[in-house]
Amino acid sequence: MHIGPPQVMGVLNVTPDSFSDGGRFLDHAAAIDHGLRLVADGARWVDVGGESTRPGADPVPADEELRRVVPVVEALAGAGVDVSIDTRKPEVAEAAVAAGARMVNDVSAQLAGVAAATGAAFVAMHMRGDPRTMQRGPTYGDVVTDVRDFLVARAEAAAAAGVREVWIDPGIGFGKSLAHNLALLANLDVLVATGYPVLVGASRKTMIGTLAARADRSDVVPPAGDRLAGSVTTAAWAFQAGVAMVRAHEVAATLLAAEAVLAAAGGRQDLEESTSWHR
Ligand code: HH2
Repeated sequence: MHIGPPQVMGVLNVTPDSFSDGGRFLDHAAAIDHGLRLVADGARWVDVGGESTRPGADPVPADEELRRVVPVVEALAGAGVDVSIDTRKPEVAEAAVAAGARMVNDVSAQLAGVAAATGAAFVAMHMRGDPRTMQRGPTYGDVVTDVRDFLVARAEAAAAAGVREVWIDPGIGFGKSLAHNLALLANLDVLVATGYPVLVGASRKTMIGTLAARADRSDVVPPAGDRLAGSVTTAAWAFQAGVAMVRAHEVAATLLAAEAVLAAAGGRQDLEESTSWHR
């Protein structure tokens, strides 16, 4: 089990079309303000992305992605924020690191070379196919083993290439049915047992909307911005399974849920002692 403090990577999409916050932070000043807010709320990292990878999304040309993210990365890093760059393009990762980003979060798990060359940390995420096609009937032998084996192979290659800090992420919603996502969440210990720190991003995703519709028996899927309860509950579940970091939109609520579940799990002796007089 991961016994360090729970870490949250705050989501900052500088895009017009992200499923969760598209259009809200396309303006650089609004994006920088929101990044600072995420840190004030307790984010360990701010994950800046300039290309939506939601199912069906079209790719964004590199010059447009650069125009979106580089000034935001520069401003946040300049303010002392630990910035992660969420990209699949080597030129964007390189420019972002030059502008001060210290982690390359790569949903295609291909950019270990950039991380190795620049000294940045690296997140290898699992995705089946690419965003345009990934939700068209994904199939696996055993999804947990397939994802674990893929991630370990990518992580080992990254470490061998000289990356100093390698994270793995099962890629919730990236080429996965609801059953695949739930199997991965039920077996996070298999990923934790690899020894690589694990990152999980389920915040506001379709699976959370589907479960919300099921829970209130309405069959109405709430909009992405209205999926807080399922998002923080899933984050808490991930933390108690030993996941080191969760990628989330609502940072303060996610950290609160993490504190509660880790205290209840007995993982926070310090907290227990200081509050032992509570009824
Ligand atoms: N999910 C998204 C984007 N990047 N990176 C990691 N490591 N793990 C994830 O689960 C993950 C990710 C998709 O979410 P979001 O950025 O909110 O939306 P969009 O892709 O539409 O911009």
